[in-house]
Amino acid sequence: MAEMETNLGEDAGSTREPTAAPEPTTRPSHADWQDAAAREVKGRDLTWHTPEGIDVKPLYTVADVEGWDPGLPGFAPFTRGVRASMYAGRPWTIRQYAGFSTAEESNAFYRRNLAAGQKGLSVAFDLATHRGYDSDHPRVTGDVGKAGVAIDTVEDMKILFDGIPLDQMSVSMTMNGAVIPILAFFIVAGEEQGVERKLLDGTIQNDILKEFMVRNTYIYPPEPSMRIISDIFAYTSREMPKFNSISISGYHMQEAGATQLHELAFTIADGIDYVKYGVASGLDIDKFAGRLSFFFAIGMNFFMEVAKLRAARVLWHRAMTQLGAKDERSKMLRTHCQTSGVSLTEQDPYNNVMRTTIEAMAAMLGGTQSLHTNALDEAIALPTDFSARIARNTQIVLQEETGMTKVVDPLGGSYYVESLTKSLVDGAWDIIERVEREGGMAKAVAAGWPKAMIEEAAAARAARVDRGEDVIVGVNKYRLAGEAPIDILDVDNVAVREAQVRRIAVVKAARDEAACQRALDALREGARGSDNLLALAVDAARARATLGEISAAMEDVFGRFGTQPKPVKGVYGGAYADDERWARLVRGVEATERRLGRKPRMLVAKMGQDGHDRGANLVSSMFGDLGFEVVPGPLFQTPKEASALALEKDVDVVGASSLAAGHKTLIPELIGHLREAGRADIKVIAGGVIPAQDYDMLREAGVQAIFGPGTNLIQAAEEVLRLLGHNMPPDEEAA
Ligand code: MLC
Ligand code: 5AD
Repeated sequence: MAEMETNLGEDAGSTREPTAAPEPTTRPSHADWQDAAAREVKGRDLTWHTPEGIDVKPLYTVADVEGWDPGLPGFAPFTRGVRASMYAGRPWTIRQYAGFSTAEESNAFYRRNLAAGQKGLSVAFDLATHRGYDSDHPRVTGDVGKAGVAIDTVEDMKILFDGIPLDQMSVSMTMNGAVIPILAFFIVAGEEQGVERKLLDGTIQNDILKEFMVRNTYIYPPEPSMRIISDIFAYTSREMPKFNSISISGYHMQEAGATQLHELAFTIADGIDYVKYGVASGLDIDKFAGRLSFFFAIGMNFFMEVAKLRAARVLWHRAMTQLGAKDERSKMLRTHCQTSGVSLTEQDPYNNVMRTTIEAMAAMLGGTQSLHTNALDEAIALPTDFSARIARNTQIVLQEETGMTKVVDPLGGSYYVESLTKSLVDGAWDIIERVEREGGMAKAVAAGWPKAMIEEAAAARAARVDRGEDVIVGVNKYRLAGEAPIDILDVDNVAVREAQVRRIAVVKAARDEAACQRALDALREGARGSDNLLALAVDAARARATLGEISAAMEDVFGRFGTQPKPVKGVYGGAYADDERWARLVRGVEATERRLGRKPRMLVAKMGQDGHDRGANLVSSMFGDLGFEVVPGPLFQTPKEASALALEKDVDVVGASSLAAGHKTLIPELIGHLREAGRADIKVIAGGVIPAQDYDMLREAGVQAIFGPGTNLIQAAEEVLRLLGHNMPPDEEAA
């Protein structure tokens, strides 16, 4: 170090020899380095204990990678990439996930994006569509066209791809619950464009296990849901050889709070389950495994994310070899990545551009095949043309200005990255073996332990952020005194719904009703028996059956699945064990309890088809730990059902959590029902992805407190206690 400093002191242009320290007679050893580093930091421990349980050291050397050989790109086990030439031969696909409002509006957005350099399409559907409801269904009034595009019939799908030739453009569709009608609409839209099935290129998400674990847009119970997946494998491997039949997704696990290790292990374990189901349903592994694909989140732990993608490829190769695959393509993990939504903030939102750039670099250095970069307004709304342009250009700049694509796996051989790769392979394999011992991922998901692990990690992270231990610039450090609101996209769901309802009526009026009902009957029969559900749904789609009708035909046989949230206990409180702010809150809750003669009660309500439950679960856990009696409301309630539950449980406060933009419709309706029942005294608070632009409207509707993204939960709890009549001056000791 001293030598370096002397050198830095020299005039840069000088040719004089630096005044070097005397040459050591022997090379410094690792122990010498340790001594030197310890002196610099006065003995402080520099180990970084990551949430993955990996102890990252301040230095990695050749000793850390002894016996580890990452091999060569394009060759097993594909540590360094699935292609020999990787981006030097062809860069990853710039594939921005998008969809909102109507098919017309989304189509126009796609065309603008493609003209500006995007390379592949990726469709986001609204939550009504995800959950198998037509836009005219009474349960979905708040959801139509909000978090994605509304698709009710094959006519909508044709408009969505109008002027976009489906034999030339690869299209990803994020659909899991209503996967059968959506894929059927896609196939028929192709047909009516004159595109043969065998030329259709793209990906369907079709990953139901992670829906049961974290994303929650399931429709049917697990068993028939798994059958649907096998039917899709069978159909696409026979009819659509270029189409990726599944996108096995860890993304949503990380969004829900999973550590990268858990995301990695559970995703590979999900993949193993799907392969086993496919094989058990009679498919030859090498006939379908080559078209399985993956999807990971890329968060802010840069090197961990690079290593995670490399480790994923090693793990999949190992797993598929064990499962008996012979074809190397069956063992090759190809993946899409998306930069992390939860890593982005409402506060100081231009920081999100930097975060996304860093994450995009990790995805490329990890060797992704396809990438979505989030927009800077991610934390509050869907992208506008402006924010979408910056997000897309982030990838174009990386591909076209930096030269970073010219070398394959440029971080290969980094002692740190190789060592992390190995640690993640070993750590994940242990978890995968535990899953296998316990009968596979479907069983583990049913038993609930993976979800509990994820929620514990989420609660621990929230506590670290609230306590300032994990820094988020602009949120818990360097926070701006005042924030200027940015322009955001707001979808008028009432108008979209009316337009959709009109088109459904037109389609129904024009179709051959008897033929349509026959096709739906055949599908219902198929659900009872074993005929291929996708093939039957393609017939129904051609006959202009709606998405809701196709879903309902199967629901008649399979039923609709519901779950009851089970918030974790003790994690939040545990993280605050010796924190005075926490102790004060607990005393405040106790005082409120004495005053009420019972514990204060809170309903945590999830209304509409929004299944994002990380925030709701966190709030339930925290208030439970504080001493509230928490009623964790089931997912997908209507405002009326939420109000009825609030009355039945006689709660003091309802916390409505909204992350899918339904708040302006659903929360005022809830307040209306409470008032009608004469219980205007029940306090309603709102939390989640709520733009500042909507605060006035919600307050006027009677919402008493609003907690947006980046809320400090300790402060939120103080506010709730105040609403319940307990004032907590900052220096208060006991009530
Ligand atoms: C690639 N190719 C090469 C090459 N690199 N050929 C020669 N030399 C090289 N260096 C070939 C490939 O083999 C392939 O052909 C073709 O080029 C396309 O490349 P690819 O690598 O397969 O890319 P792509 O088509 O983009 O497919 C990527 C994928 C796919 C396999 C990961 O599944 C995909 O696009 N997934 C996207 C999923 C997605 O967008 N999900 C959004 C989720 S959002 P061939 O013939 O071999 O195929 C979400 C949020 C939410 O979930 O919750 O709502
Ligand atoms: N358009 C664009 N991006 C979307 N996302 C979700 N829905 C849309 C949409 N309709 C992105 C966000 C979110 C992640 C799950 O996917 O980044 O965090």
